[in-house]
Amino acid sequence: MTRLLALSDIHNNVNAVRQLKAREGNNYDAMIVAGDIGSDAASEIFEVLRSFECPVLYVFGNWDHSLKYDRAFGDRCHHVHLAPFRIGELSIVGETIDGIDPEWELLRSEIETEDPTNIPAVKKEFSARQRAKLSAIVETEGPERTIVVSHYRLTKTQSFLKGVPFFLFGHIHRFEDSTSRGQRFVNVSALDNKVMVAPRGLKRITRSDYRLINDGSYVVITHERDTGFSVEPRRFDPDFSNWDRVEGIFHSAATEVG
Ligand SMILES: [Mn+2]
Repeated sequence: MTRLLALSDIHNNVNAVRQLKAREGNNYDAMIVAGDIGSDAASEIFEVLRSFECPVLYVFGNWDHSLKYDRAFGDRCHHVHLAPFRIGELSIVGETIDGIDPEWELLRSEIETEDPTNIPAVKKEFSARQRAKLSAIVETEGPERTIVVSHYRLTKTQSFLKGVPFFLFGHIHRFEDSTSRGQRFVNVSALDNKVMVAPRGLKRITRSDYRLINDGSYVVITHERDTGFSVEPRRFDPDFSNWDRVEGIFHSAATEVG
């Protein structure tokens, strides 16, 4: 049996990753991160992710534009964008959003100098090429044993990733587990989900009363040769019994509790 811990949308929230570690320990064969790690806190986040003592397989998302595509985060951490990684019988391969692909960055700066109006057309062509590369990798790995990870949910997978049984993604902060024509799509949802609260029953709340509690979620995936994939969403589900939720305003600088 292969056990995978899949998460996404960390948004620089190092504390959320520490909480995850405290909840889950070192019980997994691999961690899968579907992007939006956060450019500012990436080193600290990967430091905690490495402490799970298993391979950390990741792609970037729209929060990760200032991270270098080939930046190293330690031996255990692998950027799986167009670079498959084998875990037991499975092969995990990623697709980082194309804006971060170093090839595209190079191409875009060339076109910007020559003729910026050309960008959409060239980008379309580039995306098609990238899909073809992913498609070729999946063919080589064996589609039936491949998990494809991206930040945004991929489309047209029946045409260019036929036979791939399992897709993981994030970005939309809502767990989802749906199957379409034999392909299963799991939104692993957001690890970072800060809720603003104030002590329960206060008559008059001032700014200094506000606190943040993280109610993040993630997914535990197990795979067995005979039974295939099973998906279990898990949620921090913190204790709100001493707190009232504050709706309509959000102070990101409030102190985090829990
Ligand atoms: Mn995102």
